[in-house]
Amino acid sequence: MSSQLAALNEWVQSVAKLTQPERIQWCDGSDAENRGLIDLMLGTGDLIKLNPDTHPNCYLHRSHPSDVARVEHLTFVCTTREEDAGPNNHWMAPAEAHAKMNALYDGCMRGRTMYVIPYCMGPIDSPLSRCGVEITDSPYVVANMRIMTRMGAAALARIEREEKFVRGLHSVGDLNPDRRFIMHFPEELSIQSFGSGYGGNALLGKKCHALRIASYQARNEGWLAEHMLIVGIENPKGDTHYVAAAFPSACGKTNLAMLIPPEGYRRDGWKVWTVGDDICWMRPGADGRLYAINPEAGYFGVAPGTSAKTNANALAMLNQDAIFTNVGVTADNQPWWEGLPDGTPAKDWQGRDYDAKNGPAAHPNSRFTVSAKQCPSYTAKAEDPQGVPLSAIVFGGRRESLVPLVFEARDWTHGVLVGASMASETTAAATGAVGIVRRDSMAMKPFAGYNFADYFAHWLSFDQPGAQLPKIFHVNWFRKSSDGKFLWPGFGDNLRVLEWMLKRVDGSVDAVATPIGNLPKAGDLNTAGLGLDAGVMEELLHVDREGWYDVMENIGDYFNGFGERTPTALKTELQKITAQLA
Ligand code: OXD
Ligand code: MN
Repeated sequence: MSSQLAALNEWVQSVAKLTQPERIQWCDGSDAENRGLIDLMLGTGDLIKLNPDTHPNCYLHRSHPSDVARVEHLTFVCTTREEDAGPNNHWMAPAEAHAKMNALYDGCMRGRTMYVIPYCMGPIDSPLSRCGVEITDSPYVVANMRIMTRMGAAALARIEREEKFVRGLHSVGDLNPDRRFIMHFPEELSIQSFGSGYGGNALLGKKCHALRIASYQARNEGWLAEHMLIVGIENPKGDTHYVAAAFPSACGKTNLAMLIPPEGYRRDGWKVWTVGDDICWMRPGADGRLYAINPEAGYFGVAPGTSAKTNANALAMLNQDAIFTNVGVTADNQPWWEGLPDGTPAKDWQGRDYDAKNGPAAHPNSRFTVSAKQCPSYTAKAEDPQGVPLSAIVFGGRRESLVPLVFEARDWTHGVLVGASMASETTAAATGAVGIVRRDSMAMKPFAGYNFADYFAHWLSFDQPGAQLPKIFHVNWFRKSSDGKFLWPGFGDNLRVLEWMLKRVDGSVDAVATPIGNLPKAGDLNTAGLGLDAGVMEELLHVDREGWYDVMENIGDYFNGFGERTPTALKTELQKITAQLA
């Protein structure tokens, strides 16, 4: 037996001793195993079968009404030294966190099955991939992990060969929000989650492993684990450029990753390929370019707002073999959510007869889980062990005012500043108030597994002689007019903005230099056929110098919050821009 397999067995035994399950099931990821779990959950009511004629092999799960989103206030990074977790994280001393979790885990699986899930984040044969094992008492978690990761026998075989794997322990406990914690021990490569069955808290391969633990691991190993989609844009000549883009949760990453070109572009031969919609691991290749993989194998997307108009690709992949969580259902048992033009909800997400007085039929953070391969814009490049080379990195937020539709960073250091100072209005993906503007550096505020100041320094460190780094851009699809209407059509038309970026990448257009970055020259961004009112583009591309001057001051305060650890290069860059704006 390999030493890793022995270590895994030992850990499984020690967890069983603590949690006292009735039985242990090692998951191999097979169809038969999955069928058995689905049948089990249909029997317990954890899953409800949806209409088999319209949605074969689709199921609905209703979570506990108090367990519907990530819980950032109960999510901790437990490093030995508090300053290593940084002001961007909640911190708990590892010994205290272990004591707390051990008390919660004590006997928590009595009468339950304990599932052992070996998984690989990323293509099974990629050097960029990393493995983990999640132990859970939730069959719903197993069924979702099977879609979201490469789970089972192949992952176990890789674990046997490697030196380390991430250990994740999860129990739904009694779902009491007062006994809910999501703990991360990056120094031990381990995760402990208790009291929630919700995706981001319970599918430990996703946010906990592929972002929080991986970002820490990436820093030590010279790569980056980011909250980014990866999309391939094929131009009419047949060249494909890959772009990674970071947006905070529920700001349209899935829609951008699955973008359908506007009709004129389609006619001209533009195509869009989806590599990933949420997480990107990237590393410099031998040629100095950054190569990216999507560590996930499926999509755990927000359902409301998904329609043929906003994301026809996503809608098409949801007709079969999908798990829905907290959506409503129609009288003939089809899944339903706000934003679908057809159908009427008969039951809401809590299983009550639908009544508008109770709020939306689908929870605003209701989700679908589906294999990436079902997406019509899926590309086999998502399986390439080398990853895809990135031409551009995009940062973006949800901002009603001030922030232009698009601007380009002058160089890597400026781009890191742009990412580090990103801000966005909060959404329903996390428990808490919605619509508050907060700084969300690189969209990683909830997900960086270490001190943001060190993380910014790590980003800066990629600017080495010989590096062929992607160009960095910032976008804002969400600008509103004074009467509250979106100024930019968004969705498929965002390709127009991507086209401008790629022209900047190949040097075929100039730009207007401003203190905040380079903006499109009038006429360089293709708006043909959009019918935008006169003045809209001017407004979308206007740089309000006074407004930005105040923002720079605010960014300075934000950086000061990280004290001496904030990289000098970022502070200098900020001062330079502030001076130009004065
Ligand atoms: C997600 C999130 O689920 O960011 O992707 O919350
Ligand atoms: Mn996300």
